[in-house]
Amino acid sequence: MVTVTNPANGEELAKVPLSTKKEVDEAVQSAKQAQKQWALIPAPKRAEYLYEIGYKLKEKKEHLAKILTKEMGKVIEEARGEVQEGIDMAFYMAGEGRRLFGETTPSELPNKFAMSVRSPVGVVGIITPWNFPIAIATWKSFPAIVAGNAVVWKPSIETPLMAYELGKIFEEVGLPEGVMNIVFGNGPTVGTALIEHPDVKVISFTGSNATGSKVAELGGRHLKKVSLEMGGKNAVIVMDDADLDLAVEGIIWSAFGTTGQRCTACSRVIVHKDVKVELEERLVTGISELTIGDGLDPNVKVGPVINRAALEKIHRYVQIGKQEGARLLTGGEIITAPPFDKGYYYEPTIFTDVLPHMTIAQEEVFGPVLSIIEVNSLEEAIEINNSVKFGLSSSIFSQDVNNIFKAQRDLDTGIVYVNAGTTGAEIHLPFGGTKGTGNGHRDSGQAALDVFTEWKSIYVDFSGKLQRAQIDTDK
Ligand code: UN1
Repeated sequence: MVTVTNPANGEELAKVPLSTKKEVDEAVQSAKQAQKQWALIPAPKRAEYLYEIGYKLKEKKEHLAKILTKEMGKVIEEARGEVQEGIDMAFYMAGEGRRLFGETTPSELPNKFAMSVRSPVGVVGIITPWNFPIAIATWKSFPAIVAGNAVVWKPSIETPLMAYELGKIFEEVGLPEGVMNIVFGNGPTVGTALIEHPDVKVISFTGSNATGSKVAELGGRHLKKVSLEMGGKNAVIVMDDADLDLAVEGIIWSAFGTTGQRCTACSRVIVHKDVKVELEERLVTGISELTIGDGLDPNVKVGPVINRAALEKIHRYVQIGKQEGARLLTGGEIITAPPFDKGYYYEPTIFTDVLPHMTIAQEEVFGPVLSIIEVNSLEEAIEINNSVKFGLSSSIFSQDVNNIFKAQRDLDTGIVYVNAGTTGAEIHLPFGGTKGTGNGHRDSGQAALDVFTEWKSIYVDFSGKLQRAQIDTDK
């Protein structure tokens, strides 16, 4: 049993039972059973359930957003945005029901037809994090479902209420029993049981780099297809010709929105030396205007972090930053004054004179902590951007078309923004990153279908005789 509490004020929200290994097996068996029938339903018909889910999400948007804010802490406007991301995904993937395109292509032999189609893989396991408990679940489950798979989903133990709410919607639209199954629990027991289960063919995981490599290792041992979406150390580059007002807005939104708890959050600013001081001043002013508090209050811009452990981890990184010689411009403390002491609040924090090799410039903090690094040129900025082990998102603020095109070519991340912060990916484009952020797969967009389907190439010979490919081609 886990107790779910509101990170804004410690209020107890629910008690949730944890699944056992045996229940994981039961969930997989129910998925396996259901999938056989589900795969035979025409994809446009399967898609109709997704349209219904989309409408339900729309109808319940405010209700879900409120629970999301209470359970996870993000401010209400962002919570609404996250539900919207789920709605967008539902309608986008529902559209796939009438596409799911394969290829037809000429055969090298006469009277022979060749095509490729997407086949479902069977039962897929999805493991999702607490920071986007609805959106990421929809990124993974909707393409899986429309492609004809059944799903066993392990949401984060921090956000079971959102999973429960989404589960209710699956039920309300009458999704056939067993197509979508939810198991609650932590990684070492429930997660491991799911990954090791011989009937689970694909694992799609979003979470930390440390857990992701364990998932890959375990999945690899069992020859599973494993799709990983992990951390980021995302940077905004500000050139000397940038629109500084815009850059400040973009940096503050992407560094302190969601209290820095996005994989895509900006945690480094790489700034040209000629505009560094001015940018710092404007950032400090901008931050002083951010209201901190319970995200249900519409004036609040920065909510709590998820739990006590996160608060302490963030504070440890700030101490390391100080010890390594970075200069604290603002913030740097846990907020303890009442009523903040009832929740988990950290001051929006900026370090400057950060050197690229410092721990706070290399490791993912996952909180409201920003590091400013000074550079002399675009080339140096790109090199520093690329010098971290992650590769999720990056951004450049500049008015110079040459800078912009060079940057979008040379930044080594999976997502690049021009004149916008590092967050805000849209669901119809691939989402994911290079290096330590992922293992070559993508969530969202058409790319998500590649995770949840196998290609099947089909050759139909209607010549009535044996025709040998590569051998009988000169006749
Ligand atoms: C995440 O932080 O894991 O691009 C997901 C964004 C959101 C999704 C973030 N659309 O910031």
